[in-house]
Amino acid sequence: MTTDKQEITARAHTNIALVKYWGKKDDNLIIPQTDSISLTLADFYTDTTVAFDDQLSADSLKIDNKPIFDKEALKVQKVLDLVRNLAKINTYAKVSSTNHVPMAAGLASSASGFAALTAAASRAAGLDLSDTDLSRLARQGSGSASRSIFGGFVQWHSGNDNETSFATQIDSAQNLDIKVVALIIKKSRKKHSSTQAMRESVETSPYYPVWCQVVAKDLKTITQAIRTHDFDLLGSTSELNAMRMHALTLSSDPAFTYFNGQTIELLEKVKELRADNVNCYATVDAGPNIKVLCQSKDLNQIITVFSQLIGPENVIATEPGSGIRYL
Ligand code: 2P0
Repeated sequence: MTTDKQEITARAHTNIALVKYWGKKDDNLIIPQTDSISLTLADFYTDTTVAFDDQLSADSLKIDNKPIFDKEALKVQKVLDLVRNLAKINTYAKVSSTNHVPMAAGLASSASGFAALTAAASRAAGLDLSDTDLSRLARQGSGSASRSIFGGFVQWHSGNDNETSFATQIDSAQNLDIKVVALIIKKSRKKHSSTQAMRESVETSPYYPVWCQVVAKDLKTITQAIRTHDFDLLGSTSELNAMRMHALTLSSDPAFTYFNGQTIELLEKVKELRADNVNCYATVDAGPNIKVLCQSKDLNQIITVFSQLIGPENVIATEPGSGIRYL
């Protein structure tokens, strides 16, 4: 089905993985080695506007009002080409994307960015795709973007090909009291791209096969925790899964870590709080920043403790967010 070609703006939120995606079995289609589970976040999102225009002689691509080039532009063009192919058009597009993610907070803007791009571009091209189709398309821009099409708790099913690799919502997260506190340690861009780092883990970490077994078990445990609203089971499983993912970079050749000294100090603080009966758990993605999982009753204390350590401007609390929407 087609609708009139027009300018479309879509909003997608970032997500944090509770069971991490770390490794591909197909680099071009972005088919992951394992399933992953994430939580979509309310306060970190990207708005992307797309219009296909016969007058353009090339794609015009801007993020936060600045033109993008090289690798970043190629990934955006890959998604636009997939959309053009489906819509059977060969018109260039004007793409303008604004990140509402606290300045370079290291909070995966590629997930929200590619999810918003896919939704806006497909509708601007006159396509009327299902969320499953959007998830398949967003995945080919950036793996974690497949999950940002949906709100709440989301599972990306690894599958084996384009058709079978997409995300679905497990639960809206409306009935589980869960908050996420982002601790911003470092704002500069990461040196090791996650794409490259996960490839090295698959190829060189002797622990990689064991990681796949860990994930298989954690997927079951987290799914159960979501279904039974068991915050402690969800938090403790997520924290251990994150540490085991980071063990893959430490066991790669060459070995490295995304952690810095402050990451380790703050992870210790999370454990100390837990020992004091403040129920909180940590997760870390491909950078030094930490996200603390907690519940409403402990939120203010957690914000206060970490604000004293790293400054209130570096402590950002949020909650579960919704799936893609059109503005
Ligand atoms: C995740 N991360 O599950 C994992 C955990 C980072 C740590 O997905 O190569 O930008 O574009 O598919 O999605 C970050 O990697 O990588 C990521 P590509 P992506 O959220």
